Amino acid sequence: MRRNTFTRTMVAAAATVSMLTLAACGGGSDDPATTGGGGGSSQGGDTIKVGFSQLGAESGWRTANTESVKANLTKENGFDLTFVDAQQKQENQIKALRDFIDQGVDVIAFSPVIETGWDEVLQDIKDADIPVVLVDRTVDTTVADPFVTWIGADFTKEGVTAGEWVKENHPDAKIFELQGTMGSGAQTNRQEGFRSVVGDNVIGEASGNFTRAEGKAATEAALAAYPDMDLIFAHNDDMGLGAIEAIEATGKKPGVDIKIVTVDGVRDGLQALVDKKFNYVVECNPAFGDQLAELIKKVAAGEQVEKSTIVVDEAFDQTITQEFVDSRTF
Ligand code: GYE
Repeated sequence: MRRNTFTRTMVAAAATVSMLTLAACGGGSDDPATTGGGGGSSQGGDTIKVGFSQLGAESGWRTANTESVKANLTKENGFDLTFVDAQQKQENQIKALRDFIDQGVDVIAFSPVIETGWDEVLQDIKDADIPVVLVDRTVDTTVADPFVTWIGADFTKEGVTAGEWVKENHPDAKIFELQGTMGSGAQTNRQEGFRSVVGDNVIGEASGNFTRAEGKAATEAALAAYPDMDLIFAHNDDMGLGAIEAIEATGKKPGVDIKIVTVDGVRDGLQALVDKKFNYVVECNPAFGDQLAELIKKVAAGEQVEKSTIVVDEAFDQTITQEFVDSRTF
């Protein structure tokens, strides 16, 4: 059985690298419930019925991504959006995808919470002839051509960037890796990239499921289990912020006694960097709703699109200014 290992091949695939329009972010409701038109078929005109299954509201990144999606897939822009938050549960996502099939939407967009387990529902969507736009995270499936196009970040590269900073600045670091949701593209690929550079320095690992609370709990356990750890690589800002609380509770100084490197670069994360509690932050830009809207329009019109669109990321160290953080749109 040949699995479609998109995750591994996507970095090598020809990609459209486009700059982000940060100004497009903002506005929109952040209510995690179902919103948008829903039900009924789009009547004439060229309104595009889109079912968007968001995986959850677990992090600052996700909230910003949801806002960006909602701010761009609007009625004024020609969309009839049904937005459903799966609360980080795959079964909720599968149910939402099936509802979208029943509603006869024009395009299904979704951000899969983990990589595997989608074979059946992806086949059903294919049989219903509804094009899929994969957003943010990736899938690993036996279904051939399971989606028309994917837009998101290069997670492997993010891990490599974090690893290179550690190698250059703290080559002897004893690292605890605070992983995201196990089995998600963001976790597997960030880990793979990071370890390809400084894997030998990793002395412990645990998942904090991309949330602040679980990142804090995992760090509390790690502080007891690995007393000599002196650097945490957190797969997102929220878990790193949880780690700060756990470290401070023991009387140690985050950013000094225990260095913290994270991924995302949302405002709270960059604030921690300015406050010198984080040491390095690799950006993962969530504000690509405008690019997503353009892709969906083309897909709905049956136009040719690139197989992947990689959102451009930067990286920040403690030299960023408070003004920069304050002007951050997410
Ligand atoms: O880094 C994290 C979120 O999939 C890129 O998911 C996304 C990740 C992001 O929970 O904060």
